[in-house]
Amino acid sequence: MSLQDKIQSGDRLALSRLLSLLEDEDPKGLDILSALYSNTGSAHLIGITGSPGTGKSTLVNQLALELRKVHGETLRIAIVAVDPSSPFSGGAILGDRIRMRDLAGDQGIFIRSMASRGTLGGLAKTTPSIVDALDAAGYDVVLIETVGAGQAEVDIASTAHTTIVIDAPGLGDGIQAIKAGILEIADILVVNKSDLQGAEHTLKSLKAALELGYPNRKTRPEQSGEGQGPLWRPPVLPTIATIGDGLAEVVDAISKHRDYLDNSRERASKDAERMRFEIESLLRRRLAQDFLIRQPEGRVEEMLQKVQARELSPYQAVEQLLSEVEK
Ligand SMILES: Nc1nc2c(ncn2[C@@H]2O[C@H](COP(=O)(O)OP(=O)(O)O)[C@@H](O)[C@H]2O)c(=O)[nH]1
Ligand SMILES: [Mg+2]
Repeated sequence: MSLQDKIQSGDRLALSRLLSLLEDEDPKGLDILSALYSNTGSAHLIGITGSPGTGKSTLVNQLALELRKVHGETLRIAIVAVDPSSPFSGGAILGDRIRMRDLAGDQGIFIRSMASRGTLGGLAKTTPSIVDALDAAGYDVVLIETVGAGQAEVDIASTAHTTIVIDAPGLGDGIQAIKAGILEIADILVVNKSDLQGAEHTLKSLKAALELGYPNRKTRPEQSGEGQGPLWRPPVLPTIATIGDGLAEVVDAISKHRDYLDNSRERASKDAERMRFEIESLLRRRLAQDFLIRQPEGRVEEMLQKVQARELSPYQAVEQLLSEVEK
């Protein structure tokens, strides 16, 4: 049986093999994904983002358990955890492994950790293809935990159908969230660690911040027109992820958001946004790779040195590299 057939018949090892090929950007993996692509489109993609330590990993695990409790054992769930490759937060990887061990024996839950490899936006550059593969392999829900570097996690909103932003008491309460532009991407806001002091305050300030921004959220221009049905109002929900408290409400909000997407034009426009994002980032990478391959040995280094010596600006260096290729 081919790898593709094995994946379609639910072989987890074959799926892992494909995901590794995709992470390595191996053309073999991309060919298999292309062959499987027509099977994508039924998974509900849920992004979970927020600053490090807010409890994303803990919440993702509890969410998986709660989803199965509500929707039954037939619901197949995949978890993609994008680990920071930074040496400073390397410890998180081990922690995630240990936490995820709780779910490891469950055949209906598939867990994949991937290194972020230094890309910005809270996702690894190959995350979208990994998500596509899991969708094609028949997972009903894909939970994507981002790195959570604090800022610029907007990529997740271009990759997921439902974006959950997690906050916790004592992190600057809402103000920080507004600065990071994170309220604009949230479909559901969670105040985790509600057992800690200040949780009530965090909850209130997030609700207030949300009221201020509503309904002028920049990322939803297509919603502001008339006659397009009601707008989605992101709920703000308290949780204590360590003991699973409040998770039922989060699962309920996810179902409601899913219904909302299905009953409005949002789902189609989110899918279109996701595909555009994927095509554009692939195109950018491909063009850069093709360009660099065609450069004479040492040419890029030479330009770099000129910029370092302030003989050229980075802009001029790029212009010169490009003009030589065009010749
Ligand atoms: N008090 C409290 N601690 C929590 C809660 N949720 C997670 N934690 C703890 O917060 C720390 C960071 O959690 P983790 O899930 O790794 O956060 P992540 O970095 O956002 O993935 C861990 O020590 C968790 O046990 C909670 O609801 N209350
Ligand atoms: Mg984590």
